[in-house]
Amino acid sequence: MMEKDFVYMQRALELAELGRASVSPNPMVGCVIVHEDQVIGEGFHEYYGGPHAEPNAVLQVSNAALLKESTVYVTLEPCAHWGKTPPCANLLIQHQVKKVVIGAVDSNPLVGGKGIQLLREAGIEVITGVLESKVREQNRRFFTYMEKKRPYILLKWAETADGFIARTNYDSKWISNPYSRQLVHQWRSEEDAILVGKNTVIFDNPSLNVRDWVGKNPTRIILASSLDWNHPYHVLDGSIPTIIFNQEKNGEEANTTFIKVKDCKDISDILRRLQEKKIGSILIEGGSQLLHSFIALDLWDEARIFQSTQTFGDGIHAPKLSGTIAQKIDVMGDKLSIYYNH
Ligand code: AOF
Ligand code: ZN
Repeated sequence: MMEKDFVYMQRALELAELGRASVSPNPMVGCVIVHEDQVIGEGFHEYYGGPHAEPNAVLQVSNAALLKESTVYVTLEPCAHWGKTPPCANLLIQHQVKKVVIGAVDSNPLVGGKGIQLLREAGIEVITGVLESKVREQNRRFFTYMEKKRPYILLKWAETADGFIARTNYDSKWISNPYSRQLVHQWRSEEDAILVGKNTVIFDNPSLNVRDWVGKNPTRIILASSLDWNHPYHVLDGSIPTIIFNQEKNGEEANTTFIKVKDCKDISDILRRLQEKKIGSILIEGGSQLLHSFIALDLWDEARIFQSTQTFGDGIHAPKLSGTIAQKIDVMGDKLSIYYNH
């Protein structure tokens, strides 16, 4: 591996990042084509269902004859399957590129190593694993979705300095400060879905939308075995696509899908159904019982916990978890800790 491999792969990672808001549950992928130390084409996967990074980069190359002497840097193994677009490995083979440098192998069972194999069989030199951990970190939602067959799960809660998530009467307003709450709106806009349980709907009546940030609303997911379906809860207002797992009814109403399940506590079953619906990531916003369940089942990937300076003295205890601390941030007095579960 050469020093310049890192430089071009770093550029490919930056390009990939431009797709963050629009490719899920596909991966973010970037591609840089280099001829004699000059970048002659760049591209990235721009939106779900759209062209992949490699054809976008190839399109930028004005003199296609140069491809025969070029190195293609791509953050993810070129695909080998006929999906929404033809296989990217075939495209690179057709152009007889000299060399392909790859960040990470694709975990999609349709690809998983086949892209690399096709390239090598065509006589193209292939190098893998360049900045692999950065690629896997950038696409941790995608890799979890493919390898664990479930959405990437982020837990979020705010607790007091003495470890309570709510008062004894379940009132949890407002533990964290307005800056932290705005950050949560940004986070909502970055995930495919947001999930809460029945108690949160009843006690907090949240809207679960993105108001204090500019971005898309995630799909709302509610786990409520039963509920007064005619009560004007915000989550039942049809303003945003909403999926309600319950034990009483199936059906479609404006923007709202009711899915009857045997047991709302069977979280693995619910996650499987969400994966089938192409939900790549979920922010779990409570309440405490639901957070406890995800932790007890070890079904979480990341936890973002605010600790405020105020104390309640008594109340509902915040969950506890053990993970690797990834970041500690001061949000205007609130202490934000981000954990990874590995
Ligand atoms: C690549 N380059 O830029 C991306 C790849 O549904 P499709 O046809 O868009 O295929 C999606 C799958 O293709 C996705 O799950 C992943 O395995 C791969 N993504 N591959 O060569 C790209 N975005
Ligand atoms: Zn592809």
